[in-house]
Amino acid sequence: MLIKLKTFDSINDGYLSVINESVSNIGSFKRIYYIYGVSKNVTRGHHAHLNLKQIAWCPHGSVEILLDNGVTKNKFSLDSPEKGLYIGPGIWREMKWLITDSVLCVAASELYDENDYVRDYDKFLQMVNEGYWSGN
Ligand code: T46
Repeated sequence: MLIKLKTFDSINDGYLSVINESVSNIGSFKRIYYIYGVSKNVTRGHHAHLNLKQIAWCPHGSVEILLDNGVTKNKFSLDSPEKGLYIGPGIWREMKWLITDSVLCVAASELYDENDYVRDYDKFLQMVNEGYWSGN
């Protein structure tokens, strides 16, 4: 789900966008990380999370994010610092850099835990079909 971030005109020049608990859909977040130094056309991600909720935004550049719930796939462009994207549990994601050196920032509901990752697409589809995330 795309979110329009709250953005203010700066008192001096430029803009100021805010991510807080009320816009993020994830409640309070425990971790913020950012991905940078990536070349154009590189794709990262290729995984889903068991429980993690995240919001992603791109303050500089342009990153296309494919979200796949095991049934439908949708692409979202994070091409403006005012856009945020909520990514819930049970969603396969692939992030493609459309511009070299775009910066992708992510606020996450939980600390890093490799056990929360599903990195095998067939396993992901099997879990979808078994209803692992049906309550979400
Ligand atoms: C996600 C997308 C949007 C850590 O040690 N701590 C961390 O907090 C994170 C995020 C990663 N790592 C380690 C794990 C790997 O050895 O950093 C390495 C790269 O992680 P990964 O290949 O998962 O990175 P991406 O860019 O494919 O995915 C990341 C997040 O991991 C993931 O949760 O949803 O961004």
